[in-house]
Order: sequence, then structure tokens, then C-alpha cells
Amino acid sequence: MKLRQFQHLLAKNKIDLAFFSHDDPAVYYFIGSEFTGGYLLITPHQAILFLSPLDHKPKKQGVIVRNLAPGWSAKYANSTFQSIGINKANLTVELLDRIKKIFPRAKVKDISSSLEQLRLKKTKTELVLMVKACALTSAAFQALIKELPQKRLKTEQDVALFLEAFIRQRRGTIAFPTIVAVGKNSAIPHHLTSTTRLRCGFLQLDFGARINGYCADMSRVLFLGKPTTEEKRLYHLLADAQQAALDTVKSGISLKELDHIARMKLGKYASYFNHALGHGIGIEVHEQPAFSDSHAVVMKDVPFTIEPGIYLPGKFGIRIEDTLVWNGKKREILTKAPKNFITIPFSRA
Ligand SMILES: [Mn+2]
Repeated sequence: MKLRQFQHLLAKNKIDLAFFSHDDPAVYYFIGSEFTGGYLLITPHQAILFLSPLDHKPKKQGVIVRNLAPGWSAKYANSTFQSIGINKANLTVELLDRIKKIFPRAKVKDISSSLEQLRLKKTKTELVLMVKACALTSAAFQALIKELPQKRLKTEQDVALFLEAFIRQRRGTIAFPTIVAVGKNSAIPHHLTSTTRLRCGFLQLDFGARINGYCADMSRVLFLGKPTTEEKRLYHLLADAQQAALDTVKSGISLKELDHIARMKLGKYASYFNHALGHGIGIEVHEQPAFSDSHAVVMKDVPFTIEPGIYLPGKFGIRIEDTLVWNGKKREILTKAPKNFITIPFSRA
């Protein structure tokens, strides 16, 4: 179905052939599995996957699978193709050179935006996978809340491994490198999880499972030990800002407006919120729609995240994030893990 739709689009835009590298998310989108080597070539009438002999051969209706053997591209040597579609967002300069050699008479056209448009609205099947990925992510968080008081987890890395093991043991993979940040580390939104030991204070988590290629993205904050009134106040301010944005989600509202609502709620702390409110999500953790696009609006079956944060340089940072989707009638939060202020008994070692 997706392939047919795309082939229709190619014909309409007078693209004779679209050329994708094996690691292009579009390949997953059309075939439904991942490969380590090969190319997917789609014409308005045919789809051929030239696949590395080291990869498992998929069975997919409408897709011919051929061996990626030396000289594989010879059959195109005398092609009359005029226009080759590429996905600029996922193509090396080296591969572009090779494409130009295979089709010396053709013009190369970037089709990344029509691909993004096609992938925007998720099918029922895609949404089911995202619901599953989000449920597994939430379950991992619940398990962590139970595990932490046992004091077996000593470092950020231990916490990340716990969450990832939980996910992998249940047939999930990891959507992106898990962020676990304690103390000052949490003031860096994209902190690289380290061997820093757990300590009293905020414990920031940002992670997600992936099920059959579809991602979840969730951030939660725990508090180890006893929080001050100020720390509690900040957490609730952030949670209220996230809730205000979540409560405004409805069909047609612009993503910019949601961003604005969260920042208004944060008041003077808005200046410590240094990234966009969220992003689209699907096969890629970050995909369309983009909050930076002033025309982007909430649309039916187009999942995205809402993740305000407050980062106090040199002190700490906190971020609460959910993956959600507008289903035509209401917004559905897919990451259902609790967001109340959770403290874990913790004494200095
Ligand atoms: Mn995110």
C-alpha cells in the first residue's frame, strides 16, 4: 500500500526511479525490515532490492529481491531514465557520485520532502507498534522505580543498562542511546550517560523502546533522597507546563502555539528552556513534523512528543516528555508512566 502510494507519487512527479541506500529509513518504511548492505530501487512500476548476500532475504509483496553482486548495476547502463529521485537527508556524497555514474544521462532530484509527507500520517499497523513501544518504555520505568531502593544500581550506566535489559528481554530494541543524568549532568539536555555515581538529587531519564522499527520517546525525573521545597516547586512548575501543552492539543492547532503555551506557564524559567517543545516520531526518533516549522499543525494519526525542560547551568536540569497522538477525537498519551513527584529513599554512601 505504502509502496503503491509512493510509486504513484513518482509517476506524478515524473521521477523514473528512486534510489535508496540500505540504511535509509525509507527502506524500513517500504520493506519492514533492516539490512546491513544494499540498495532499494523503485520505479513507478517496479521495486527491486539489491541485497547483500549476508542479509536475510525478505518476502515482501511487490518487491523483487536480487543479489548485490559485482556488476549489479550493469542492467541500467543503457537505461533511458531522465530523472532519478534521491533522499538527500540520507545519502552520502560517495553514493551520489556512484548514482551519477550508473545513470550518466539522468538528472538527480531530491525527493526527501515528499517522502517525509508520505511518512507523516501513520497507518493503524504503525500506530499499534508505537503503542507497544511506548507501553514497554513505561513498564521499564515502573520496574526501575521498584529496583532503585534495592541499591544494586550504583551509576548512571547501571540505570541505563537496567532499562535497556528490561526492554531487550521483552523483544524490544533501543530507539536511541539512553540518557541517564544525575546532579550537574542533568543540566545538559543531551548528557552522555557516564559512570557517574548516583547521588542525592534529581535523576533524569530519557529513553525509548523500539518495536518492529517504531520508536517511543519518554523522559521522566525521579528524586533520590529528600528534596527541598524549591526543588519540589520547580518539578511541579515543569509538570504543569507540560500538562498545559498536552491539554491544548487538538486537531489543527499549530505546534508553535503549543510551544508558546508551555513557555508562558514556565514564566521566568522559560529562559532556561533551550530547545523545541517536541518533535515528530515514528521510524525515526526525530522526524516530521518539526516544531520549528511555523506551518506545522496537530494532525490525525501523526505522533509527536511534548517535552518541556528547565536547565539551570552548573546546578541541575529536569525534563518531562511524552509521546502522543491526536486520534481524530482526542489526544492519546502513549507513554503512560506516572508523572507525580516520585522520591526514592537514598542516603549518602
Ligand atoms: Mn524526545
